[in-house]
Amino acid sequence: MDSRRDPLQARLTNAPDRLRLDEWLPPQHGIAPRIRFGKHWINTLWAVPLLAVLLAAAIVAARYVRTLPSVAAFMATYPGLAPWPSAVHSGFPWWLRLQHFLNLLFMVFIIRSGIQILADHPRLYWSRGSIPGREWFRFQRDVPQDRVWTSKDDSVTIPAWLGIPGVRHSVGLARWWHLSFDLLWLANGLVSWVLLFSTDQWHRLVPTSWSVFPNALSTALQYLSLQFPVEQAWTRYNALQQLTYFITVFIAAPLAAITGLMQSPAIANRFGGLSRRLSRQAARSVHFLVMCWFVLFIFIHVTLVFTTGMRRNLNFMFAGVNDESWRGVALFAVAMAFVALAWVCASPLTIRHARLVQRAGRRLIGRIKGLAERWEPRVQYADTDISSYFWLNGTLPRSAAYEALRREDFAAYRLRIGGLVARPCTLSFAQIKAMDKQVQVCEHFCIQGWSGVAKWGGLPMRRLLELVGPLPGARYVVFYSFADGAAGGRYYDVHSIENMRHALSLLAYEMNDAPLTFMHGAPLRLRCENELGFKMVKWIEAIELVDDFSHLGAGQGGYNEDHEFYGYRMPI
Ligand SMILES: Nc1nc2c(c(=O)[nH]1)N[C@H]1C(S)=C(S)[C@@H](COP(=O)(O)O)O[C@H]1N2
Ligand SMILES: [Mo]
Repeated sequence: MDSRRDPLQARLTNAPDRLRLDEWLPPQHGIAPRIRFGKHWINTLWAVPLLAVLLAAAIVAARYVRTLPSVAAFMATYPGLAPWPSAVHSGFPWWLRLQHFLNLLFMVFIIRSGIQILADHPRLYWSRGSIPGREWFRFQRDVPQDRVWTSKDDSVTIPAWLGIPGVRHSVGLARWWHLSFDLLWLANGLVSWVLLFSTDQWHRLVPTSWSVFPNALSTALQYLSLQFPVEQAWTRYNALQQLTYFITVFIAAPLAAITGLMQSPAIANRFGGLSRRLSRQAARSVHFLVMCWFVLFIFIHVTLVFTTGMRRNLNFMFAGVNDESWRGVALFAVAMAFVALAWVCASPLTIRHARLVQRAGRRLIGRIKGLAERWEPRVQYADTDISSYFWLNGTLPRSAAYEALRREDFAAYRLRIGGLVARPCTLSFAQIKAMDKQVQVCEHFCIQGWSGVAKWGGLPMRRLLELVGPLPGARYVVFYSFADGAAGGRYYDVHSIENMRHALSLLAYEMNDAPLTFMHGAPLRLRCENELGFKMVKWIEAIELVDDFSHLGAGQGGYNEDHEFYGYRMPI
């Protein structure tokens, strides 16, 4: 179609290839993280003095109990070093050292971009819905009651040295970093598991005797009493070390992967058995707690590396030698300089070359993510699961034409369906409502992190496609909104025609048994249950079937794809 003649396409706009801070959502600062106890929000910064006092008390207590004869006897029986037979005889081979370094490097980007993603909806919940006031953790104020408060309004700024790219509501770019490095991290982890178990190195990490527990207790007492345990780390770790490494490598890491994937609409809306037990919000909370474990682990791990024989420890993991030379320190310094350089460059690079980050991310993980689109979403909930609060998102329609239609309850509304179809048509609102109606109770997944269950009623997209008859070349379905996007220009989004044939793909005109409200997208909004929320266009004006979308807007497959560097395929 020629865009000069088509007013639908004429109102689409191009988008810059970099993140323009002057046109972006202005910064907004949150509050120090708080945890809720009943009705009270406690500032987590209290944890710092509290932990300091507890640590001091624990040191005093440990030093005291070690003077008791029974404790001394216990520690003589369980000295803390593995009495179990398996020692490692291959030192620290090159692959182990390389994987340790890669793991460290990848974790830096995963944690930083993860915090950025969290800041886009700075609240954590245990229940399925995202009900303000029922969070257990947040770094944002109460939701204002006296004005429209969208989920974008709720996002907060975190500094660029911490988040990637450190700009408010940059979740699209942060996700490319997060998911790309996740893939690298998982690959590195899987290779390391294989190598661990095909050599003798697994003995370092896997306890093979129950005596690991009393020995770990003994080691903990030795650390706490500031009389550090005897180290034999070249061949074996002490019991506490072994236990914490085991938890980190074989429990925390897989848990991070599982709870990450369970936040995806395509996966959660496919595997009901899983998602009924572990809702997206619970998965997001656990995912965050696993991150806290990793951060705590890194902090203690690094502290102990430096306080329990720095040169020897660094020689093990960075030089692979068992001596007191400075080689390990030198190699460690080079490695850290590289990490620091990458750290400093990540945010400015992402802002300046946002489109490049989007393209590179799509190259790396676009196809793998796309595989999840092959699953037909099918999970539905009961009416009793409907969320009492459903966040709003998006930029409202402001055109006079839309206002005129809305004033008369869309009596004069006409949905136009054209493009590569055998029978282009125009349907009135009454005609649409007279066709087959389908009702479904489904969970919505916003890219920002909130979710909510609602009951949607409307016309199945597959019926509409049957009516118009897609031509053989038609591969995509474009939805044009009455509303503009945040940076001006018409909001639109493109879906694969396969996605629109899913049983749960719906042109909704009802929400929770009532007519769809203005805020939620009246007269029509899309439901596509295997994709993230931004792909479900609200206030639909027209639908067009096309063979390609590179000529629309900035060519990325939708408004937020163009302007906020989201991916076109967003089942994960
Ligand atoms: N026209 C239009 N549709 C839109 C948006 C928008 O900004 N404009 N925002 C999307 C996003 S990001 C989400 S999460 C959902 C939110 O739908 P809700 O406001 O009904 O919760 O609408 C989507 N549809
Ligand atoms: Mo969203």
